[in-house]
Amino acid sequence: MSVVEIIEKTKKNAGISKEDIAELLSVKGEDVSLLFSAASSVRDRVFGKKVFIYGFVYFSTYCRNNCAFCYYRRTNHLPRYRKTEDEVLALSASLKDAGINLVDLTMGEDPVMCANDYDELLRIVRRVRDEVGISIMASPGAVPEASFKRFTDAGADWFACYQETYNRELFSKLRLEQDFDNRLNQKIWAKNAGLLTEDGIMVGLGETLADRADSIIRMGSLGCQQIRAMTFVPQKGTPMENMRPTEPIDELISIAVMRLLFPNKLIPASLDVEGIAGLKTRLDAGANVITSIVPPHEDLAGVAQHELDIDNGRRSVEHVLHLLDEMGRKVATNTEYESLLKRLKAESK
Ligand code: SAM
Ligand code: MD0
Ligand code: SF4
Repeated sequence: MSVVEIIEKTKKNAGISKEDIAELLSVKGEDVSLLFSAASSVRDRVFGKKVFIYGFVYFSTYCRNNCAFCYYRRTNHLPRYRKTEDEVLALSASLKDAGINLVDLTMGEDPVMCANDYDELLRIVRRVRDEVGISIMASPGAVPEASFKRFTDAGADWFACYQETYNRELFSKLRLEQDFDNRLNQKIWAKNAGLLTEDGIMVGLGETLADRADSIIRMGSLGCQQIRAMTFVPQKGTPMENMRPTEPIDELISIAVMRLLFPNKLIPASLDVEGIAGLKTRLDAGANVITSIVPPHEDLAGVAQHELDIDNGRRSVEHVLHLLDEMGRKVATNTEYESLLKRLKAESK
């Protein structure tokens, strides 16, 4: 079947198979721009010219886990930091003033934050809600089932936890000493507690196209309202340091395929892979949320790119707004974003 035929099939939502999706993921040459423009117009049809922007606050880089791909894995010796409650509050407030729609409170699985059933983390979430008044995503890693309700009560809107791959064997080589089903359940438990959820995959971990197609289908059927694909970036000092990275085009193609299959979902363009240089290409592939916006000179790190474009200000809200303006796109107001979340929460009950 030709790429055009498969794209038509996605539009009619008519019996699209895993093979069709793998075929779409393998597009080359002129078919790539066909795919991107189809995805882009689906996005514009559903969301218009409006995009959402998320501020990224990686407030603790301590972690008890040892993921093979991650710079912040336990056994990598690095200078780490943990921001205080007041620091996280001030950062969130200034991101809000600059115009972001949501703050993504992200941490390594920091034992200090996890202690006493997440007391310290939840205090931060509650204070950001009460004292700053902005939508909140919590990205704390894997949490026990019984704790999710506390996240909802503290005022989190979203819970993000990425499966990385739905290939169990590959998962076990990546997320060492972690359980596939426990991580999968995070999304279900979070939803049951009334939270919106985000799932994600990494591209270029050694997965096949069939794996990637399968992961995209599985993410879709879990019912997460936001799904992402991010290129794996090799990290110094990790077992995957010398793995050859894939071309960013594979991530862009995954974004476009996710958009065609799931027109209504939020799909990030992360600045954490190629920095600001990767913004336009991701939006052109069908993304509608900009993530990993990081304020400069606050000693905050990214995850995949811990420094790139942070202190030169190119990942700042101001710079992103300027570029969006040039592209003829607008940021949704917080009232618009909040009413979207309200609708998504009502639909997910
Ligand atoms: N510690 C929490 C967890 O693992 O769920 C939340 C933060 S974690 C650093 C967020 C995500 O960053 C991971 O799930 C993974 O998808 C992504 N990530 C980590 N290292 C990466 C790398 N080297 N390249 C690309 N993405 C990476
Ligand atoms: C991002 N570096 O948005 C962040 C991170 C965690 N919820 C998100 C992977 O790209
Ligand atoms: Fe820790 Fe998250 Fe990195 Fe894994 S991906 S080592 S859980 S910070």
